[in-house]
Amino acid sequence: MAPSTSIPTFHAALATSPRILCLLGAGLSASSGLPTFRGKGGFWRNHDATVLATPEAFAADPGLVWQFYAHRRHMALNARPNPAHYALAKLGGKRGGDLMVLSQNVDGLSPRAGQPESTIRYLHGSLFDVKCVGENCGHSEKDNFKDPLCPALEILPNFSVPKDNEPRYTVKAEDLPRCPKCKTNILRPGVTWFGEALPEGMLEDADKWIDKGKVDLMLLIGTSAAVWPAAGYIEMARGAGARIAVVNMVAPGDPGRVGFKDEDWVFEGDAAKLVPEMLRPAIGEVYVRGDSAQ
Ligand code: BJW
Repeated sequence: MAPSTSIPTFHAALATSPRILCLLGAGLSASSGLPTFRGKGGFWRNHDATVLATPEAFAADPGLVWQFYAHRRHMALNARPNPAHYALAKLGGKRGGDLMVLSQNVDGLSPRAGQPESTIRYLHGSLFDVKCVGENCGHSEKDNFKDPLCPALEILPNFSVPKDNEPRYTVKAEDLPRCPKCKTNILRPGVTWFGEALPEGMLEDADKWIDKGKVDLMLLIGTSAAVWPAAGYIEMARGAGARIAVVNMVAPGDPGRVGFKDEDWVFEGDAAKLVPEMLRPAIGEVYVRGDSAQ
């Protein structure tokens, strides 16, 4: 089956599609200068990002993993939402409860673009949440934007491109941020690593939204749809009647193992350019000026 590449037919469908589900991935923020996980951008120093984003890597070398996250916190704080973030935020303002955005991104750019909280769920947590590693302590902090989080995690000018591709310095466990509650354990990033349960309530909210009725459209924006349970929502949306529109730099042969239908769409290119264009009839133009948009 061959999906369409026609924006006008997508616009026609958008006008008659009340309930929209979106799955966002790292490609959404690529134009904001943040690297993706897989493919070319998926390495930090000489480490595979998908290996660093694991409890095993943190247990083996918390200093290294914290440096990875300190670097990403710094980059995300210095990045700006792009027109696609703003377009989705505007759609949230217009559609309210008829829109459900499931974001796999942890960079904070969707909230900074003004995405209404009720329209988005952050399946993989946030770079700006931190929590105690101790299972019994329970301490957690939301929206901790301190940069650097502690002196040992300061970003040095040569941090991102070391000539020999090896760490210039290592951070000892005793210099890592400590839990202010139990004062014993170190803190860890409040993100979801492989093998960990997603933040409480996320899947329940997403499931409840789907169970409310027909899903008219599902937009897959800048994601490889390789990670579960996030990717499982594609099949659920299909089961609830959704037509699928993929926005990706590289069009996949199959969106999340459900196969394309003639009634679906594939838009190949940069999400920052395509998403505002796709949503224009519903939200109008997106004008980005500095740190805000209209
Ligand atoms: C552009 C672009 C531009 C570029 N414009 N496009 C079946 C069911 C359930 C679970 C599993 C299952 N099978 C296996 C699992 C286990 C596992 C899993 O999915 N493994 C896979 C490898 C198969 N899942 C888990 O472990 C999850 N937890 C779990 O299942 O728990 C069970 C449990 C229950 C109860 C108790 C205990 C346990 C957790 C998954 C967590 C994923 N975490 C990460 C790291 C987050 C923190 C961090 O950011 O550091 O999430 S991994 C990484 O992948 C990150 C991303 O959110 C996620 C998805 O990646 P994404 O966003 O799609 O990025 P890329 O790089 O893959 O793709 C970017 C795309 O953009 C590309 O296609 C580009 O072409 C495109 N692009 N520029 C448009 N300008």
